[in-house]
Amino acid sequence: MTIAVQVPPPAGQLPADFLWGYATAAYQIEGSPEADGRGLSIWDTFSRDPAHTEDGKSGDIATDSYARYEEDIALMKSYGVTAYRFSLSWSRIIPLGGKNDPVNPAGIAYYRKFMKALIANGIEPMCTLFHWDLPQALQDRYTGFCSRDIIEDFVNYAKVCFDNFNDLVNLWITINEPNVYALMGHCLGTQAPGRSSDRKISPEGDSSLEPLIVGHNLLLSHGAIAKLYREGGYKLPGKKLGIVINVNWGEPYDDTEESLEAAADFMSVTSEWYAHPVYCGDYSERTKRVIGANLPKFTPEEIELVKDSSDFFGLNHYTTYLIRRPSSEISGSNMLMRFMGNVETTVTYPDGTEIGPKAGLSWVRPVPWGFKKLLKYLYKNYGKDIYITENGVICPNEGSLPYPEILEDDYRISYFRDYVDQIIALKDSVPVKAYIGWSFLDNFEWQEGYTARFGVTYVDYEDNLKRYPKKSAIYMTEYMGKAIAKA
Ligand code: GBH
Repeated sequence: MTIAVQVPPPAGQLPADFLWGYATAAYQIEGSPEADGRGLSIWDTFSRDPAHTEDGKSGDIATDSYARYEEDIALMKSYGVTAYRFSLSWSRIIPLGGKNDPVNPAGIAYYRKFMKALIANGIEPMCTLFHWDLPQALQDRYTGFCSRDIIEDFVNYAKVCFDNFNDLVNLWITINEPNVYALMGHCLGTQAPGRSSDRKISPEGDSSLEPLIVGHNLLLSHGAIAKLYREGGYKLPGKKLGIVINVNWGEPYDDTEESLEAAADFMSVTSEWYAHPVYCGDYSERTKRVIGANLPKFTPEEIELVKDSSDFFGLNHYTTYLIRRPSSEISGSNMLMRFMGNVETTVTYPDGTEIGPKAGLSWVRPVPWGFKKLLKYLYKNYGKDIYITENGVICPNEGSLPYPEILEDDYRISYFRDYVDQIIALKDSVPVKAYIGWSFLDNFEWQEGYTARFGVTYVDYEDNLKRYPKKSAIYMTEYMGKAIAKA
């Protein structure tokens, strides 16, 4: 099937070295959970309980990309991308995860073969060490990131990766969205390892404390890995390592002082919680005040370790919310609201208009102007080059439309185009170096199972996982091809 696309000229030019491509994560696409000696991860355990996903399905098969990597890379090449952001499965490389556990040569050989194939096709590997699929053995041994024991094991895993892949990787990402891993996995319990104070959800957990401890240990791990990378001789010219933080923009609901403060608290807790220690050292004063006494404390040595540990600002950004104080007192069980700054998010202005058109999932609406404000805010606060490591949306009804209508994803085209245009508009004032869309393929969307399709490539789950480019893939190939200057 050929899809006709009309691509108006881009609003301006991006530099020739601007990186463009798509992202995925190991557990969301690989499948083959037992291939080549892979160990179990917490996402195997979590998603094999049908109660944990929307369609009752796990990532056991996913898009079968572990086996089909050659086909996937060929398709990506046809899209004209210059980079691919993927993650490594820790339990393929060290099946039991820990520093005294054996390394798995077959897992290493696989990823080397895969990265070499990317490079042979002119695609720059952008490699994430940890996109949530912790080896189950470490969760069992000491409760994973709830324990400080994780730090040495994570550093050891990173060292094995640097020793084996650094010649092929110029762009390393330590952790994907520490805030989301901490909160979804240890406050709400809707993602692995599924811990929460709510005993209907989990037999163990403490939603008010564990996310803070997990967040702290993620930051300390990141700092220790960055130190190893820099002092261990891995940071060669042209190579970079950073962390990726998920930040939405919070716009005050109205112009009352109360809403302005609420929005400041929201931005503080949702982004500064991680960004401030990494770029400035220590938690910010506002974060300390908003979260309160339960927030762990860094020693002076730890502040030095974590400070300035990321070579760039890795940003996953999806949407914008209107922020106000909650109408009623926050109850003890609604801890998530506290971790968002004691605020309430809404998408409806006081006059009843909505912030953006409804998408295929309730939490994501296109609000390109919010992205623009966020880019300015992050550059002003942290002064770092920004790499957009995820950005994407689901079209309304995309979960239920049949093939081939489902390929006509004009809603996604507008979203991508409007978001890229913000980067172009700011090109002389905010240094954005990469734009990586989520996602290359429809895939296992965590707690949504296969019901939520974020891909620019349609995957037919009923017919041998065949891949079909959506209209957005074709559009973006032409749009970005024109927007990025020729070298
Ligand atoms: C990213 O997180 C992830 O990095 C990626 O793996 C994922 O596939 C992609 O988003 C698309 O979701 O269900 O109302 O509780 C983005 C941040 C935080 C957005 C958790 C969804 C759950 C909202 N995500 N959030 S809700």
